[in-house]
Amino acid sequence: MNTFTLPIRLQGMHASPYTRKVLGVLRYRRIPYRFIIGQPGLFADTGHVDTELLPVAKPSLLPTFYQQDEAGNERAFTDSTPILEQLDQSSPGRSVHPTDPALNFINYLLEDYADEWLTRCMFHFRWSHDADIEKAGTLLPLLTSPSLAESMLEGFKADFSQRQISRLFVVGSDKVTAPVIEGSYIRFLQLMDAHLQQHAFLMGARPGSSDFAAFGQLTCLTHFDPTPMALSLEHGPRTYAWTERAEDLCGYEVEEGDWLDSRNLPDSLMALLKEVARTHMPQLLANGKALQAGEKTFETTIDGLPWTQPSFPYQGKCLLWIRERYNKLEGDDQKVVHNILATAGLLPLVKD
Ligand SMILES: N[C@@H](CCC(=O)N[C@@H](CS)C(=O)NCC(=O)O)C(=O)O
Repeated sequence: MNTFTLPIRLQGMHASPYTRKVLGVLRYRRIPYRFIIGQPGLFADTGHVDTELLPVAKPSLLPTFYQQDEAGNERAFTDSTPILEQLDQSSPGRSVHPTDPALNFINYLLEDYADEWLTRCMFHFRWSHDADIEKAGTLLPLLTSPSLAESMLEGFKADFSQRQISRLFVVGSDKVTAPVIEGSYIRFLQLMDAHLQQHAFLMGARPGSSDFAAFGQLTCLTHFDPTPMALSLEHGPRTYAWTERAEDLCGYEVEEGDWLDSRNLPDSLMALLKEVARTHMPQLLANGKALQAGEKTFETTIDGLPWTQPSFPYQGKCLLWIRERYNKLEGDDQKVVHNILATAGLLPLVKD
């Protein structure tokens, strides 16, 4: 296992939901860090950091974390979920992983939903609606370098926007699935708002990694892209306000007893889990089956509409990891989780 030395070094971009997820955690956890703005391997106005000396991870994703090995060589890592778990080893205290194994499983499931489903909402809105394409197309290159010459900006804007729009099918976004994706986002806003009326965070009176995963996607959905931002003001004003506040929770004091009680989860969290069963679960299961059969695409029905997309190996792993974690739960914890999943309609996720 990798261990991190302080300050943690990472590279990412403000418009990247996973970058914002981990920055939110580092601030909340009061872990010192050095944030390098940029896209590994590409030109960026990094603020005088010589990024040529930094290795590029495979696949190269945002955010990228760096460490030096014993020989002094730089090493690059990606994937926010396991990295946040590793940070518990190197920097104890104010963990974003509930101590109760049953609640920790629910936290993991909601983290996966935010990372893998809400990100579809994010990518869909950003690259499907004219106003959103226009804003992201202009600002993403400028977030890489605000001093970019006007003559270069137009070229970057056109190339980058076209590349992203051409990749909408990768997340299953098309004219048929657009109402499914947009409807699921509106329901998420409403369910999150209902939960926030009683609880400060998804995980109770203290935030879990699922909170920061949702926060990361929401920095784009409620605070950057105009179409989902307008929807959040209409359907989820508390979620909008919550996202603003979650950016920096370093002054928020927490105690062990602040986590939710997994033996008595609030109805508002159960309603969110039912939403996971409605959208994220069917595509995880259909994707898993297609991968097992060696099929390059999969078809399923989500919310009564056909859903077709290329099979996605990473999400195949997500399903296996959920199952592995469920199987590792012991005794009463597994029973508690079993009952929660059964009530939410999520049992097929852990049992074939
Ligand atoms: N599972 C990864 C996902 C990271 C990810 O997908 N990052 C996106 C940016 S938000 C990326 O780097 N995509 C590469 C690209 O668009 O070329 C995590 O949790 O960190």
